[in-house]
Order: sequence, then C-alpha cells, then structure tokens
Amino acid sequence: MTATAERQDQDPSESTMTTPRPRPSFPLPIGLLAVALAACGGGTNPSSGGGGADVLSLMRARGLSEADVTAALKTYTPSGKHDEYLTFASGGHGGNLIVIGVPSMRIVKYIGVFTPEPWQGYAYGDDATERVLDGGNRFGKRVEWGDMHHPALSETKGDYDGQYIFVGDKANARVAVVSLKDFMTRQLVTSSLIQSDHGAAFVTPDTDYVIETSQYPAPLGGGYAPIEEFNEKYRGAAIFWRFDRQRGLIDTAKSFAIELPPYMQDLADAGKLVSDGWAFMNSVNAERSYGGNLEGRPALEAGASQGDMDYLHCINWRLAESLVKAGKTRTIGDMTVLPLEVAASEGVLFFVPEPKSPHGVDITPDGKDIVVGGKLDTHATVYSFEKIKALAEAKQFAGKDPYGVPILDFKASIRGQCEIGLGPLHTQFDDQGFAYTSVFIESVIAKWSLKDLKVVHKLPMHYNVGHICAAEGDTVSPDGGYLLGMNKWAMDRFTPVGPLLPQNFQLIDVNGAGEMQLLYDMPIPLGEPHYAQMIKADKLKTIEYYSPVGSNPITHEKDPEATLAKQERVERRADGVHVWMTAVRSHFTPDTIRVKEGETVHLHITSVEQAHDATHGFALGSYDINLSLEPGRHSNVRFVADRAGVFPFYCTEFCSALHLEMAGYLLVEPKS
Ligand code: K7E
Ligand code: CUA
Repeated sequence: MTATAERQDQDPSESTMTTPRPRPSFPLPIGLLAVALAACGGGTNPSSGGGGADVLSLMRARGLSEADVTAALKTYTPSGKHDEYLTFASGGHGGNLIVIGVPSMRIVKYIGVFTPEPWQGYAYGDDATERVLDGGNRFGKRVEWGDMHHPALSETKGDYDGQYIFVGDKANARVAVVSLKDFMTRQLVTSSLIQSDHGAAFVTPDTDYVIETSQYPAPLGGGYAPIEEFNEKYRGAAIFWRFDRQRGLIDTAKSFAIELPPYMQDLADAGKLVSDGWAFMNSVNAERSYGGNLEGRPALEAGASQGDMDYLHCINWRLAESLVKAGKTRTIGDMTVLPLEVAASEGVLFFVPEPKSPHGVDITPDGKDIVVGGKLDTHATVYSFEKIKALAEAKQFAGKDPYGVPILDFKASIRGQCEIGLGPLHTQFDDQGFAYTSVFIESVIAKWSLKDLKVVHKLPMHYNVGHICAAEGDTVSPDGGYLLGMNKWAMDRFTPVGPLLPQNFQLIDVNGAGEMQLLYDMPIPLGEPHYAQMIKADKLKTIEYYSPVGSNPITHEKDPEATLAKQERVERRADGVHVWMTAVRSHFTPDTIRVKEGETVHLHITSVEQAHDATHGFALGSYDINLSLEPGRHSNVRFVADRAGVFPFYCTEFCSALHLEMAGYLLVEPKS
C-alpha cells in the first residue's frame, strides 16, 4: 500500500508522535488530493463542509502545483508531532552544530562547539566549558572559531548508536566530542603534529577511533622548513584519536598518527564489515605543487591539477595499531607517530591511483566497495576492497611512489566506473541498492544502481550541490527515504539579504526504486555547512535535567563547590571572595554581592531545580559573563572585579511570572 492510500485512510486521531515516513510513488491527481485533504480535515473553511474546493482555491491563490502540495504533505509536521529523524549539520565557520528535524526541516538546536555560545553558557565565564574550549588551544592560544566540516555520529557495529557526535575543524586541526545526552560539547582535542585537517571526523565501526587527516602538508609538529624543501620536510598525517566510550572522552595518550607523504590528503572513511580494520582517504596534488605564483612557480591550484591521477590511500589501521603497540614509533610534538617508511614497508599503507582531483570517498554499506568522486572527472570510481586486499597481500605492486609507498594497479583494483556527469563529489546510499552522488558542476544529484553502475535518475539541485546526507546514510544499514542536498549559496532562492548569501539545504524524497522528488528548500543562515548526518530520532536518549543537583555539565558528576539551599554563603579567602549561590524560581541567593575593586570574585552557582521547565540564566554585563543554569547544573566563574561600580545581574530565561525580578547587584566598591 502506498503512503498516499495510508493518508486517505488515516484517522488523524490515531496519529502517533512520530510521523510515519510517507513514500508515495506518484503525485496525486488534484481531485483525489482535494478529497484526501478534506478527509483529513484539511479544508481551510471549517464551516463550508466542502474542504476540497477550499483547498483547490487555496492552491490556485498561492499558485501551487500538485507536486508542491504533495511535497508539502510529505514534510508538514503538525504542532506537537515530532520528527522521525534528526540531522546534525555542520555550521561551517560559524563553528556550531545545527540540529534539524526531518522531514519538517525545523531547526531544533544549535550546539556551541568551536565557538563560544552564550545561550548555552558555553565558554562565557563558566569554568567547565571554558576548559573544554581551552582543550583546543593552538600553541597556547585560544581560538574562538572553527571551520567545521564533517560531523560523525558514534557507531556500534557500524550503526549510529545515538551517544556521541564528533566534528572536525579544518582551520585549526581540531576534533570535538559532543555528548548527545545533553547536546553539550565535552572535549576538544588538537595536536601540534598537523596544521589543518579535512578528513575529520570519521569513526571506525565501533568508534574505537576518530579519524582526523591533515589537508595541507607542513613540517610535522609545527616547526619551520623552507617551502623549497616541501618534498623532503613537509608531510601529511592521519591521526587516529582513541575514543574511550566509558569516559566519553578521547584518550590522547592512547592515540597515534601515521605519517603520510606531502600530498593533500582529503576526505576519509572507515571500512566496515568485510573492510573493517581499514581506512581510506583520497588525496589531491600528487604533483606536490606548493604555489609561488609571484615567485615564478605555477599557482598552487594549477600545479596541483596537472597530472591525471592522484592517490587513494588505503590504510590497514589495525596493523598500524599493533605496530604502534610494538613501539615502532617516533614522538613528534605531542603525538606518537608511525613513520612513513614503517607504514610503507610493513603493509600499513598502499596507494591506488584515482582520477583527477578526487573529493569524496565513501564506503558502501556492505563494506565491499569504495566509491570515489573525481571533481575534474565524470565518473564515480568503484574500487573493490577484495581486489585491493588481494593485490596487497600478494605484494603485486604496479610501482612505488617517491616515498616507497606501494602503488596498486588502477584497473586491477576497481570493480568499475559509473558515468555520472560533470564534477561528482560525494556519495550516499539507501536501503535498495542505490547510490546517490552529488554532481557539483552540473548541479544535480545522480541516483545510480550499485549493482550495474548505471544512472537511473538525475534530480536538478538548486545551485552548486556539495555534500549530500541520507537517512542513516553512513551506516551498514541505511534507511533510504530521505536525502538532504547541501547547496553552496542560496542564489536567487530566498528574499535577498545582502551580498553574503545563506546556504540552501534541499530535502529530497528518494522514493525507493522510483524517481527522486524535491520536497523542501531550507535556508541555512550560517556558512558554510559542509556535511551532515541524519539519525533516527528515537535512537537518542537525552536527559531532562542534571542529577544530582549541582552537577558539572561536562562530567555529569556533582561539583565539589555545589551549593544546596540554606548553604549559601560568602567567604573571603586568600585567593579572593567566594560566593556560593543558588538559583531557584525566582531568585538568586544571595542577590547582593559586595566586593572591593580589584578583588578576585569566585561565583559558585547551583541551580537547585529538578524540573525540565526550570532553566535559569545568569548574565553579568560588562564583565562578559553569561551562564546557562539548566535544572541541576552547577557553574563556577572566576573574574577580577577591576571596575568599580554597580553591576546588575539577572536571569536570562523567562522562567516564571517573576522572571524579571530574578536579579541582583554586584556592588564593586572603589578602592579609595
Ligand atoms: Cu565541503 Cu567534505 Cu569539507 Cu565536500 S567538503 S563539499
Ligand atoms: Cu530564572 Cu528567569
């Protein structure tokens, strides 16, 4: 039975909280549509009794086609109903994660990750989150933005498990860990080893490791070498950050890296099922061009696209792990590194040529094939893991690169190529054996059969489509149904908002074996989101409040400075004035804080609430302090009261009828 028929039969009172995914095959004839709408109570004029006519006139008045209304029916999510999926989209250089419901495309949350986020009290004075952000300091310097590219949901046996999400920051070579219990960033890690990344974050099938691969080669460890010594002194690296699931943190001491030649390593993906234990990343610039267009050398991009082939990197990370345990490593900066010569000679690293300037590398759900899109090529190339493994094991090499890395024969390594169109980038998968590849130059998504490598449908995308994101699309069992096209720049699409264009996410019904159908356009008011992952919403198990009262939001343990009602107090100590404060509807205790100019102030504020709808905030203007006090959350803040005066503080969440009165004064008495 098609979802269309289901809709007609459905008693609205029986609808569940999760809207079933509609998968109609054909647009409805208008008359039938009107009847269906009327049966669903969709008439615009309740007194008319003839809802169908009203729907028709409404459609005419708004200039809507049958396809428009069908799309609306597939995305419209009535008040109070939840979305079936959540999409976690990168917020680009906004440095935040954006959480979007599917199919409604309603934004449900921003998560501060690389950028301080005031609403969440993320790094605006709150000590616990300040320390999280400081974990990503580069060479001792606080970096308050990030160029977020690829979110990776944690996996168990190759399936999203809804516990954590990891993201990479291309600009500052950082990886973040976000807990999906409370949608809070709990850790940032970075290594002096590499100076940028792009193949980040990607997880191995049980989230043993989070992969971060460098993009722009540089001397490992952050030192200097003349650029003329690029071939000898510049290197790439793939970091395997060890994830300790018990603690919910990356264990930097158990992490390691593999040194790579100075090609520009690009995206990565981890093998799964048959290819578990391996990771794959592609690269551009096998030419090792490094620019210098004012110094008589070719411009970087011209030099980097001269050759016909680049190298797909195939990494046996499980073997690398055992070589690391056997101590075949060097320490460079703060990282344990498996040297390039060891990786090349011991069977950790193999190259397979890949057509011109590849970009996406995506492992099929069965783990058998590796799909690579070549930006300057017209194919998606489908490599066979079985063939690669056999060639590697038989040591049947077509040659070696200048660093001694064995190269496998291209033809002998592939299962075939699918003629896609101009500029294939990224590939996703569904549950019916189809692959979907974004085609940047042509601005379409190509749907093709994995079995016979033939395109079955192309759907025009609005403009410069980059990544695409399918429901559970990177798992061993994708769901099909929905696909998100992530377009660069919302050219001509929405009401103009000045020269800086939003992005445009387009939701697509991928529709089983049929043709794809565009459902929804959504402007994204942040730039530039690169990738997203979509998870079944019922996999997430979020908390409603922090327990016990006085919990540190990062450790979820009771903070030593947590304060309960009646324990509020002020003490002067050698290191300054300590204020143990509570917040509860609708007051802070104490609400008067008296200090002397120049004193260091330590605020220890506990929300003693344990109800979901009892969040408070704590804003102290002029001192750049803003806390979120969710029920049960504790915050410690330290600052120097270096300006005498009267500073009101107040609650920033409209928590009760007396919310405006939830305020107090910091009185900083002048020294003299
Ligand atoms: Cu924009 Cu994956 Cu960084 Cu492609 S990447 S589009
Ligand atoms: Cu507490 Cu407003």
